Amino acid sequence: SPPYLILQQIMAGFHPIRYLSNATATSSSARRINFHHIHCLSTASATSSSPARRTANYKPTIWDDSYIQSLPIDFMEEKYIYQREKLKEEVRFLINQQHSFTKQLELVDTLCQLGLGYHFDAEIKNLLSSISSLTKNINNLIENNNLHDFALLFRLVREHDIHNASILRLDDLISCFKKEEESFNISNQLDVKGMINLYEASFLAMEGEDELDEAGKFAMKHLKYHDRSLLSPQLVEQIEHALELPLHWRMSRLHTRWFIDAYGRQKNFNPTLLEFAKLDFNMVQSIYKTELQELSRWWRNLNVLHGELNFVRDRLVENYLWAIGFAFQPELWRSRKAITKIISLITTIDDIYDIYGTLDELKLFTNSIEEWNIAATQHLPDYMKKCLTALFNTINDIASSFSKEKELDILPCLKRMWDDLCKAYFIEAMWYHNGYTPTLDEYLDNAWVSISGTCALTTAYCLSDDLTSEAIKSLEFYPPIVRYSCMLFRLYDDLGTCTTEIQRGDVPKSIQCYMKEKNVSETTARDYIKCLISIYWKKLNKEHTVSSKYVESFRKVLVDIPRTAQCFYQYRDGYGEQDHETREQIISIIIKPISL
Ligand code: 0FV
Ligand code: MN
Ligand code: MN
Ligand code: MN
Ligand code: MN
Repeated sequence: SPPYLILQQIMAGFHPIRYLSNATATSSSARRINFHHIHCLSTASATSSSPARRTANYKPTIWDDSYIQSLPIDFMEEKYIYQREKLKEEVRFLINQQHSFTKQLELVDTLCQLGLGYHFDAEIKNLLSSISSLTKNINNLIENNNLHDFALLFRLVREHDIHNASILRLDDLISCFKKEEESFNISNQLDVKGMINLYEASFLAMEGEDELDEAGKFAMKHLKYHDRSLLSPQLVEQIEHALELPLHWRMSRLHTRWFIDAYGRQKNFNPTLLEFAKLDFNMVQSIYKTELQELSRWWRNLNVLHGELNFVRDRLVENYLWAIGFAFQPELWRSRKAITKIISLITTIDDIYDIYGTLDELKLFTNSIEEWNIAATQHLPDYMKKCLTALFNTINDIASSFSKEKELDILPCLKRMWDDLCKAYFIEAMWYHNGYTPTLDEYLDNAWVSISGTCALTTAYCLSDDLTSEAIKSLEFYPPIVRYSCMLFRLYDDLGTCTTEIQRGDVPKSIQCYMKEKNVSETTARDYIKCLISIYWKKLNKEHTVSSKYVESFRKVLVDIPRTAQCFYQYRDGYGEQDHETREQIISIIIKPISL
């Protein structure tokens, strides 16, 4: 049947795979592929008609391999390791000293913002847990109406999942805020630092915590319009940075890079902390460079994008930046490397589905992913064979080197994530080729998968150091928290990329679906999507507090996905157009050391 008719059948409710079995089988493929599979086109008919193919005019990479290989690795030497150990012990001593708890809180906050928290995970948890479980401390905050410390403690406790902090009540924080609001109304004196802390804490609000939300809005409004002329330049800088984006939404390495400079401009900074932070940043950066050089060699040798696939986004270094966003700590090298490789392949395949492939070819491709067998791909066009070869080899390698190390078989999980992803891609391709605009709900129901966050999450889960065979068996595809995290990724991506996608020709994205469904303007639709983003953040925050059954490294990725997405898409499609903010971010995090 002509594609047009088949598509009408699909839209009438056929499941994609069932629909595919309706198509005419060619004798060569019917032998190999089972009845339920896709087998409507032979290679000959797919290529002989030479369909009009589109392109996206993506620019080539700005980071060629020879440049990456030429980067000096400056901070791996023995003397730095020794120096860092020394500084670390000094700071550990500082943490364990008996300060007032106000000082202790500020120290923890500073350490975390300097990017040093990961050296003291246990100490920080202990400290926060003991501070927040002492009734005397909490009563002290309430009696003194100390909004500044109360909000700070509240945020830190939530960020670090301190579970025994039940005496730290939201109601008390809110009444503390109400008193502050009253006295502000009388005196017009704003507790600026208190307001900053309240503002930052409000982004950890969970679904249903509307009062915290309202308090945060109050803080935001007053910080925005507060007279800056009487404040120190350091404080003004801090306010502007906070208003631009709250801490909870920021990609942590990027914030760390900013904060190291900002901290050095503060009046009473601690020189030991600053020295430690700079040295550690540079040492971690050296690890990144080494990994990136290895990955860049891998990508060059894999050589998938030359020839017919040259329309695909070539973004290895940007992919590594995503991976740092998801897993910055040095010990997470395994996830970081695998995620970079996987994103490179995701992008290749996404561009094939969105731009280049015909619907008939995409059917075959979707089926081959389910088969996971290179011998069964002969009937595919060459460009697809090449891509599948690279994919199967890479994923099989990742799984087999992990199983050599840990004796655990993660291949079934990895295959499953590709299968789910490509089926979601295929549904979008069908919608596009049929000129169909789904409702927003219908679109999002598929789009939270097609954004591919599930792949990053499954990889992080499977490559965790603490993976057990029970954890593999109990891997859920996909609990609500995974959905929320990926939904945020999708919504941020649509805000940043849909304009060029629609111009080029692509499935209607959330904004277009909503415009059509509600008959509203693009501005209204965008506002609605931003509103959905706040809602999903609150859902994610809530689900995160009850997800302690997952290992820490995986739980972190759940929040780091929307953070990193927000960072790439804040000003534009910072992934497709890599030569603006993204380039600067790569330089500051990966390329350029901090001068000591
Ligand atoms: C989205 O591109 C994007 F950024 C991709 C595929 C790479 C990042 C992937 C991970 C971090 C896992 P695009 O806007 O073309 O995606 P859609 O889904 O809108 O086609
Ligand atoms: Mn921290
Ligand atoms: Mn795309
Ligand atoms: Mn796509
Ligand atoms: Mn997009």
